[in-house]
Amino acid sequence: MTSREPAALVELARQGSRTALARLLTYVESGGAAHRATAALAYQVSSPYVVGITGPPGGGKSTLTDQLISVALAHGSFDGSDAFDQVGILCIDPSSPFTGGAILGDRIRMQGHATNEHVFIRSMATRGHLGGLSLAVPDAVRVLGAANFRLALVETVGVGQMEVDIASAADTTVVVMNPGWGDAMQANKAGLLEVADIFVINKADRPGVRETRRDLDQMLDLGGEHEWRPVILETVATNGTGIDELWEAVVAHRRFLEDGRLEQRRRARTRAVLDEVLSATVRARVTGLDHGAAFDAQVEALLAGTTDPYRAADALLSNP
Ligand SMILES: Nc1nc2c(ncn2[C@@H]2O[C@H](COP(=O)(O)OP(=O)(O)OP(=O)(O)O)[C@@H](O)[C@H]2O)c(=O)[nH]1
Ligand SMILES: [Mg+2]
Repeated sequence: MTSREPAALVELARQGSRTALARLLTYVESGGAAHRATAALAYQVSSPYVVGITGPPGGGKSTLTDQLISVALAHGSFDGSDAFDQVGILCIDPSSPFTGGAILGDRIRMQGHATNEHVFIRSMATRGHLGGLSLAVPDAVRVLGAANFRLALVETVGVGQMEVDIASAADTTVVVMNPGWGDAMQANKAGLLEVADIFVINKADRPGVRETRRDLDQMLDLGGEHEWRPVILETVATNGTGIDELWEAVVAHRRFLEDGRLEQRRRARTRAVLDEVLSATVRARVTGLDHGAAFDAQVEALLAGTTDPYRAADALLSNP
């Protein structure tokens, strides 16, 4: 494969070329003209269904994802209408700007599927994307859509704001924690409880499951009435216990989103993405003004008392 043209690559990716797909995702990570051309094509195709899997480091997300891949492929669709014969997995670690040890570990843990032609696994980093990882991920999901993927699993490590942003970009969000004190609290503080559709207490072979479930239940009660009360499941990812139930919960949540709720969610997300891209674009333009003559002139005007910072900013924006 020699083409580097996004249009040609999208066509090849649609026909099943993993090399073409990988190259398109590199464009997304890198930003610039190739990314713009890729986005122009990818956003013409509808999004795959996105299941986000997030939670503190080491909780068993990758092991769980590995198991979910098998179940998803075995079922082949949610309900017969949205058939998928391949699954795309994106692994996101916001704390490491480049492919780090954790992600290498993810690859190894999903090795059961590494050579499966129906499975595509990719770690994402950003090297120049305008809006950083939280915008690179939605773009990457759309690229998977353009390559005919109807289901994407997105694993995100950590409990910070960016993880919440990425997790909330999913259609169904699974928050993974472990038994014992701490995880539930941490996830609550980070705002993950608000975006969770399904809670998984993984490593349920260890003590403390009942306490963790109780903590979660209490926190959910405090959160008030919701149309969808998040399900709390127990799994042992290493031996597959509870995985069928997890898949059933995903299917049930997707069914709940029918009757317009999915569209509503996606519309809200689309607004958020456009808002972010708009801010990032303006920010990028403004950064370019940093040491320009016009900027210096406004600084002098400020020092001379002939303007104020708000008028100065308006002047710079209207006259870049
Ligand atoms: N006892 C037990 N160990 C588990 C279970 N699930 C996963 N593990 C182990 O926990 C460790 C971490 O699992 P991963 O799947 O890599 O966890 P992760 O959340 O993807 O980790 P990061 O991506 O590094 O945040 C591995 O050694 C797994 O074998 C489980 O249900 N029970
Ligand atoms: Mg992992």
